[in-house]
Amino acid sequence: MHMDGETPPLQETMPPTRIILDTDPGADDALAILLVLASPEIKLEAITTVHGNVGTDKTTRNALALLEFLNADIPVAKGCSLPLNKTPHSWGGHVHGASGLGQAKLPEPKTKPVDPHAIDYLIQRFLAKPKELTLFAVGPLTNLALAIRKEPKFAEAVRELVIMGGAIRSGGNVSPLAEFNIHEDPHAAHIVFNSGIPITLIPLDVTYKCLLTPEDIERLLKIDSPIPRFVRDVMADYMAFYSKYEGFAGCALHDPLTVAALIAPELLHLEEHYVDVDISGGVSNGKTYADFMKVLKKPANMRVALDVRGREFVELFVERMERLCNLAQGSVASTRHSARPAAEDGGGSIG
Ligand SMILES: [Ca+2]
Repeated sequence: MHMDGETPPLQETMPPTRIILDTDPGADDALAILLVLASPEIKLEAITTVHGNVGTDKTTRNALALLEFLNADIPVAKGCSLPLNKTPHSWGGHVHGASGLGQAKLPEPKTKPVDPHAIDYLIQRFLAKPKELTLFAVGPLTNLALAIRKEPKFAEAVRELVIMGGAIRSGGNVSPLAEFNIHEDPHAAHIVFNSGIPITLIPLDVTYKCLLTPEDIERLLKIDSPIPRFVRDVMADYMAFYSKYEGFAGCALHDPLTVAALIAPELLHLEEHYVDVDISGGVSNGKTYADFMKVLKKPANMRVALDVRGREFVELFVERMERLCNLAQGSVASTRHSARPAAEDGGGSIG
């Protein structure tokens, strides 16, 4: 107890924010999951999977395998395999590797997804405790849109929604104007953006300012733990893609930056705007736009991050990975070792 008037540490005063993560792992999705599990401010209650970087069979397998690798007992519900009204892309393998996890080799998971489809699982979880759970979405928004359409009470049961997606002033990364997550299911994004859920949007405008470098990975690799080696391997194809097509060594921490909304919001410059997505099918299809000049006369529907102290976030990310390694090593002495990656010769798991 703190009887001397000093301010106690955050985690002693604030219960962790309980979240559900909707994701398409995905190399940077994997790093987002690592960062969530490394952060005492957050309690990850469940993962729902969606199509995106690779197909849903693979994103689900990857989520289960990663949780087993980290010895994290967290339910996974498998979600939608196709966008609402768009032909899915067919090129994710050359960014995220054929498996979706780059060069990382995790054993086939022994655990299975829970029975309900992700749409029903999300509805059940959020309606059971309205306004208590926060939702993170770091893939296409198909599951969320269909939950909103299936259960009219779903939107009002979500405490807050943090989305990695969109490009406001930034150019796109899958078309000259559009960002991948939104472009891959723009109709779903339109439904979610106009649902009334309190939204924080983390677009390319900020994620491209958070570049994990080879030097950051070298720093992590000084720790003898399977986790840094996983980080190196899962990002290998991603970094090669950035080097070849974007001309710099390193890669953007797109999905992990959503976590900053909870653990380091002071690093983000957030503005309230009305934001929507173009679904007209032209050259700007899937483009997110903010009505900066309020010409549409619509109330703001989200907070959107337009700037970030990027290097500080990357430093925080690396520190949290070091913390995760220490947590893992602390659990080795008393632990089962069943979740080690097959290619590893040592290490442990997060108990
Ligand atoms: Ca993702």
